[in-house]
Amino acid sequence: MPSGDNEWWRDAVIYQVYPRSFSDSDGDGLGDIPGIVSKVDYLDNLGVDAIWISPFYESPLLDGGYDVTDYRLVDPRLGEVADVEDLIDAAHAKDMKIFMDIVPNHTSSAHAWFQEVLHSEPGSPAWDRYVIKEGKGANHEIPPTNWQSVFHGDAWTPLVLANGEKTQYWYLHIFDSSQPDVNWENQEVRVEFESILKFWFDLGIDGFRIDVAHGLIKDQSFPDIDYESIPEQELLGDPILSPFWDQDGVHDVYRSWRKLADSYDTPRVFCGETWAPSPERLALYQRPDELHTSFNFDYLRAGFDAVKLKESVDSTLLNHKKVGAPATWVLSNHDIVRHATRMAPGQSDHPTEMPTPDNADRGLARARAATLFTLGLPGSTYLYQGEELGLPEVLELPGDARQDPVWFRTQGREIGRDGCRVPIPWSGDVASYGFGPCENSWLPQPDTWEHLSVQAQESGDTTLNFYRDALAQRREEQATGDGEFEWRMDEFTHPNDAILAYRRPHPTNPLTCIVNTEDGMWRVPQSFGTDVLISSGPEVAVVDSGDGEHLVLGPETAVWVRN
Ligand code: TEU
Repeated sequence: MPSGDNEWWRDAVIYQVYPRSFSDSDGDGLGDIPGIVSKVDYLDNLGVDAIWISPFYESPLLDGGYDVTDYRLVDPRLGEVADVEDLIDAAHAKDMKIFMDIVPNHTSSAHAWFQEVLHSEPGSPAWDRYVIKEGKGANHEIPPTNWQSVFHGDAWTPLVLANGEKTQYWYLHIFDSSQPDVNWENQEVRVEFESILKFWFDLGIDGFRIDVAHGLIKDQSFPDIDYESIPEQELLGDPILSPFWDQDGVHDVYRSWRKLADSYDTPRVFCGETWAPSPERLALYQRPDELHTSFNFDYLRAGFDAVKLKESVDSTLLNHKKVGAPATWVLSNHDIVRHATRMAPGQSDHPTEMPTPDNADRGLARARAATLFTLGLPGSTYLYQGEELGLPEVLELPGDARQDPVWFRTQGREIGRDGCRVPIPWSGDVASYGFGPCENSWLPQPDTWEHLSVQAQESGDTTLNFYRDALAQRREEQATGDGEFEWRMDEFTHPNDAILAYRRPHPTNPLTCIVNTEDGMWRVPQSFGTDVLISSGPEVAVVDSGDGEHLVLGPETAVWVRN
């Protein structure tokens, strides 16, 4: 379990706050930093070790704050820098760390640097801070490459100057056209971002999650992509073997950042958002002189499928071991369908595909089982706000409420990510369910959320109490977190591909996790004992079938046993 030492990140449980949707202190319908400060006790009581906050920088909020205009300011709707200092103090007083989110791949088009481009001559030094190229064709009317935006449509937009003058040039935006990609070949860019990191580190921030960490460097030969030949390698709509993802040069950036992080008495920590094409490529980001950790999205794509989960755990542990880095595990975040909905039977295991509202109960049972399975694995775990309440994806948002650029860029063909960003229900029986002092919230909450609020789940056998219990046990148990791990399926008398069991060895207090992914009861072999520490669902029984006691595990249920 984590301690206050410099290695805390090797086995921490880190809770992601999406600030617009967490807690609104002033009633404008947008969550804010003072709102987060007011919930530090709640997070401490939940039992997490650190809080990661998605961007709260000054921003037009066209992509939820991942479009930054000033990296040293807080958006006035969300608070001010002094509020961040209060938050750091409040968290540190509870021995919790604070992570921010840095967005180095692109700025907002409203950022002073891009505005300087629009107000200067082609080829001026300001232009070199972004990826700007001449168009093809007789009149430069064809984009420089055929690259497609992650949010759909061309990844290039013609550059029109502030005075309305058209140019022969196009600027690159791997995401929305309001998010021009920064040119990491430019030295000034590198100096500026390190200075931004230093600004927040000096304020007391413990670390950064790095947005699109695998995307900074572009293949300077700017080749077209053969989209036809790579559909099966697509990940979330992006070809993962592409001239703008996972280029070798990106590692130089992180070697330099690591030096900065290590220069502090309490070294600062990084976690990369790295959609790498394979666990082998992912591990490269975590070499000892680079990032401390990276998100392990391969695991997130395994769904509630024992065979895929096993494969992902095996390859993750193997590849992380090679570089001496701890694994990270995550099941939900602000970009993907919430796992209580995604894991329901019959859903696509594609993390952003539109789900159907069927089988919600089984979705939640599976999600809880997956969570318990995850919390026992070696390494650190990320939780996404609201998963501890068992919140489902909200599917029925009206079109005019939606704000995700994906929704706009596909003219509504894809619903986008708003469904996992609906503000948290804290209390009461009418919207905004304690999210703020008023009834309004930037995305409407379903009118069925009364029973899902924190207040409603304070007592009894609720998902919130299940998370509290699991996190408390993870903290107390000596075998959890970083350390040894071994599968135990070879002890099954009747092999079954739908059951996984692993042990976290310890001389006196070993812990075993067993998960039954099937829709039926499963008789646990006697060698696993009957000493249940925690269960994800109600159906766990100790039975004596005449040959001694053994456990029987209910459908889609996980347990931890002392064994
Ligand atoms: O997401 C980056 C990313 O890799 C996307 O492909 C992501 O999977 C996509 O949102 C799915 O549709 C990060 C942030 O997490 C996301 O919220 C931002 O919109 C994006 O970067 C741009 O900054």
